[in-house]
Amino acid sequence: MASQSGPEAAEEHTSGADIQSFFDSAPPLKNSLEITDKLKEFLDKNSIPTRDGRANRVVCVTSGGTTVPLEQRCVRYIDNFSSGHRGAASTEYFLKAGYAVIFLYRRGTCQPFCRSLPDDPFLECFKFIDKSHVKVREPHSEAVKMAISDHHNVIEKGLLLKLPFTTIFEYLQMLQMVATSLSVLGPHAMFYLAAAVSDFYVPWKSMAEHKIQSGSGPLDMSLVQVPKMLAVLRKEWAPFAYCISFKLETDKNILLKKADMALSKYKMHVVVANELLTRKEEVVVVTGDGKVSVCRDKTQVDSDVEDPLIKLLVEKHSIHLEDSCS
Ligand code: 9Z3
Repeated sequence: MASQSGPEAAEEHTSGADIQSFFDSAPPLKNSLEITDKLKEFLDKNSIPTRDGRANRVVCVTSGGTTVPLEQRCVRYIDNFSSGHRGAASTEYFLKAGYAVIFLYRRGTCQPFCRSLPDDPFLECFKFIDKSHVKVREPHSEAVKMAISDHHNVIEKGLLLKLPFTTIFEYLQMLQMVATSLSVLGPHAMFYLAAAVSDFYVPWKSMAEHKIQSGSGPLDMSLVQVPKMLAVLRKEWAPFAYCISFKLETDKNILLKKADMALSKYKMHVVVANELLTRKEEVVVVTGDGKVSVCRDKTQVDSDVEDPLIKLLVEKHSIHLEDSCS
């Protein structure tokens, strides 16, 4: 729901009280103990220095859109556009570059290693022979083998932790948990915040418990602004981590100005600016040193913009690490 009340409205100042009131009003996570255990196990494996004495790099990739429930026993909700393709593709490239990845994703959105499978992989990739035999259909056999073996490989080595969310309440609580646990890695931790995060929400306590009834005329509902957590992430949750956020707009005339604002206001290291229609072709990497346009290699049919984007971000993270350690 970016920019519902004009481009400037969503960037208003967030106070500590707004943040406190958001977390106080959020329904507590049902599986927070399970998430804590998984994070601990993942970090125990991935915070041991490598043989050459280098610390491991870990990135938290957020992916997919958050929902805003309108009823506590939710039948209806407001959604944010994101297929999760950017997050899934980027996760694969970060893993290739030697990072361990926490993939914080919206349930049901695109998954790493599944991009070359058809939309309904289960039904389209497999052929029923008889009760004891199911075969992979020939045109998909290579893609299925690669997806299974690449996924298996990173899971087996403990390099990929997948954590699903649905609502804005779940997303922000989980982001806080991930960020505070990654803070032990200092500058070796990175945040790559591609999830499309709701700008407005209904506080839990003022939300109808049961399904809102129709038949009594127009629905009058007031939404409260979601506090911007980017500044808190930078300042309090993981102050030494390398932080990359995304800025999505549909109006290209305001995109770069908004990206500049996000960079200075939330003290991000990088803001990746993208326009809805061209997001798969081009993004602009905005830093304090200037703006670099990153494009998909159009001479290659299967190329994507995430490949050169992650290469550039990994280089920038290396420079940040050298600067932090010198
Ligand atoms: C993005 O801009 C992502 O690049 C997309 C990726 C959602 C466009 P897809 O998932 O699309 O591949 O279909 N994310 C938006 C991030 C966002 O909501 N940023 C907030 C903001 O703009 C700051 S955290 O206010």
